[in-house]
Amino acid sequence: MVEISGACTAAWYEPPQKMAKESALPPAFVAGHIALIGRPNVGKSTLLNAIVGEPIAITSPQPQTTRDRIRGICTTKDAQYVFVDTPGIHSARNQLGKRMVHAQEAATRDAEVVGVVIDVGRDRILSLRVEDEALLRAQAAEKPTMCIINKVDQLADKSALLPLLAKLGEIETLVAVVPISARNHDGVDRILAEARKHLPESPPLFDADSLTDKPVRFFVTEFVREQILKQTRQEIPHGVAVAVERFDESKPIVHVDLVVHVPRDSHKKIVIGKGGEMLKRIGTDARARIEAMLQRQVFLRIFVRVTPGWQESDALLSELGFEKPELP
Ligand SMILES: Nc1nc2c(ncn2[C@@H]2O[C@H](COP(=O)(O)OP(=O)(O)OP(=O)(O)O)[C@@H](O)[C@H]2O)c(=O)[nH]1
Ligand SMILES: [Mg+2]
Repeated sequence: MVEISGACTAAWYEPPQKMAKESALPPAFVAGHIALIGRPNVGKSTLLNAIVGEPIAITSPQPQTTRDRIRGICTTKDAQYVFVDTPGIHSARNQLGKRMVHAQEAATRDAEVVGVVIDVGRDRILSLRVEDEALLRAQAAEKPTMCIINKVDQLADKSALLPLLAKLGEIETLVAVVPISARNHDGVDRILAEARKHLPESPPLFDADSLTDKPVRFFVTEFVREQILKQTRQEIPHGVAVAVERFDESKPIVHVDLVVHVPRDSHKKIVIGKGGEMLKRIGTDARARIEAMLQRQVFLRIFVRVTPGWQESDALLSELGFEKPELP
């Protein structure tokens, strides 16, 4: 267990409010959902953060960081873009994986526009992967789909993109191909401009100040999971889940108790570290993020619990907020 408290920084979290449908608006206002889908690690969450301008979705160099769909809302004078970050597409190996795949499929189904994100890769591979081409073609047959080529900052010579652009040009059903660098916030405006063409005329779906639809508790658990992913690196790949045990905002200092579920005792030892050092670091960094979000001082306690097979436990997965896929 570790207990951490400290000072506040700037806030970005405002609870979302649904707008009344009948509010008077200029006729040209458009609003709708754009699903960001693609292989793990291509930079979907980094892009969502670049679009909303705040680091709401956790990111990491490890694949399968995102586990649930997260809406990131961007409102301009004539449009409201509700981007939906999704878990990277992979073959599910357990119940958690099945729920992640469900989150991705449901987000894609409910969106008006799809952004399939691919990346130029660490090995600078600039050909179109077979699975990406299949995904692009399948999505484009269903609804307006753009291909977003991320991480172009890794290319010293942008003309290296030309063969990939030519290959993508063969998929005539795509509405746009947009090279970007999510990390450098480069190309985001073009994504908005392309999405706008395909969103329906509609009043805003959320309050103009909202950045996301997720409750504050979600971010509290995610910020702790992010620090575990970052600080333990390869040692604990995807075995952790974080649950809220107590969230008390009634006093000036917000009290939060969290439980980190790990499948094995060896993982518990890694998360706690020698003399509790690792857990203390995780807690300190996560608390800074939580305080920045709440703009309140936070007293955070983290308990690490061995829960074998939590990734297969229907009850715990539902308790953790993962939506259960409907039966076929
Ligand atoms: N060089 C470079 N790296 C990037 C860029 N965008 C994202 N990354 C890095 O790519 C890694 C994965 O980014 P994420 O945003 O977590 O990727 P994701 O697609 O959401 O991954 P999953 O949630 O696992 O599906 C992180 O290390 C990011 O910092 C970019 O534009 N340029
Ligand atoms: Mg992600």
